Amino acid sequence: MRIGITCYPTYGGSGAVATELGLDLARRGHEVHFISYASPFRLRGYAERVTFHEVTQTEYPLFEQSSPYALALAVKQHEVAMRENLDLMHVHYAIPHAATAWLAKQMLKSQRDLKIVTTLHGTDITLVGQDPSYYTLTKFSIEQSDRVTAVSAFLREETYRAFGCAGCDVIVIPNFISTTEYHPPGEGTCRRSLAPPDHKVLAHVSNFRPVKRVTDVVRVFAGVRRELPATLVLVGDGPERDAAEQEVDHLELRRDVRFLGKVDNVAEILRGSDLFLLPSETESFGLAALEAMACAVPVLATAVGSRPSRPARWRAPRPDARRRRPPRARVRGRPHRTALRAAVRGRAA
Ligand code: GMT
Repeated sequence: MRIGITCYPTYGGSGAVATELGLDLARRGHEVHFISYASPFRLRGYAERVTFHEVTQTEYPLFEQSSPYALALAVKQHEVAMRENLDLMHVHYAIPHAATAWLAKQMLKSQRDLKIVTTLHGTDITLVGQDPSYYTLTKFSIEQSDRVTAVSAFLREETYRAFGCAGCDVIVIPNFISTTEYHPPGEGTCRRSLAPPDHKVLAHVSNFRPVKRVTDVVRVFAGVRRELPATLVLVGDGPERDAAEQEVDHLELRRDVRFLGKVDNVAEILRGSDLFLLPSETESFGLAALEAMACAVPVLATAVGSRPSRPARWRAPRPDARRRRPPRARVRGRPHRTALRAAVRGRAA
């Protein structure tokens, strides 16, 4: 088949999953065309049967208060679909990708029927899509898609609850990871470069959006740090970075917290960690948690979104780490830790 894929190219689970899916489809003989404003971060180097098409926009004074990216994307999706004779357009994250794909489909209508597959990932349904400024268009473009998938049963139910989407059969296709890339530690890890030898290493990886509650990651770490020598490694960047940095200073943790910013080889860092923290407000899947588990790292997470059905978590009924102290860490012997790591990895595989 000839498949168009549109996703956000920036660091994040939806872009990662879209790219890995596209690369695997190409390995299986399909022709894959990525269409976005930049090359997706996981699309490194040349891959057979894979082409990237950049959406370009023209600056114009009138556009000051509008964002014509969606229109330029629709034009590019239509152009690529026509030129490359695409059979379908697979869009990841509904806003605005499902709507622009629908526009492209309409523009192509007189020639043929371009099928649209929309994969819902998270805040396109739970947060942004429900905002009155996007609600009706999100609902419309989901209903107009030829197939709709969601990354968890939780997200499918939330789609029906919030949007109704009469007539939609939202299919659950859980995210996946490469166990070749995300695997338990072997002989050597980067652990020694992350923290002093007697420290436990706690890690967090995210886009530092408010929903991830990164300042609560710092507060939870402060509780652990009171009990034992530990280092917190924060990977990623985003709007809450400054607030998290301030919290680190406020709690006088600067010596034991490392902000690494955006990093490509996250697996390497995970393999050097003892515990992964993910106290999100909501999480439709939690790809970062799955990546940690595949590296045999236990995950401490809020029991929200899709995660109450998973093990290896700290069940905080509602996210409010300011008032709630994390459960007292009990550090048992090496055999126990080894068994826990094996169990965690087993769940992820
Ligand atoms: O929805 C977002 O805020 C961003 C999105 C992303 O691009 O990473 O995250 C969502 O999709 C991921 C991939 O399917 C999921 O692993 C994340 O759980 C989900 N984020 C939320 O639900 C907050």
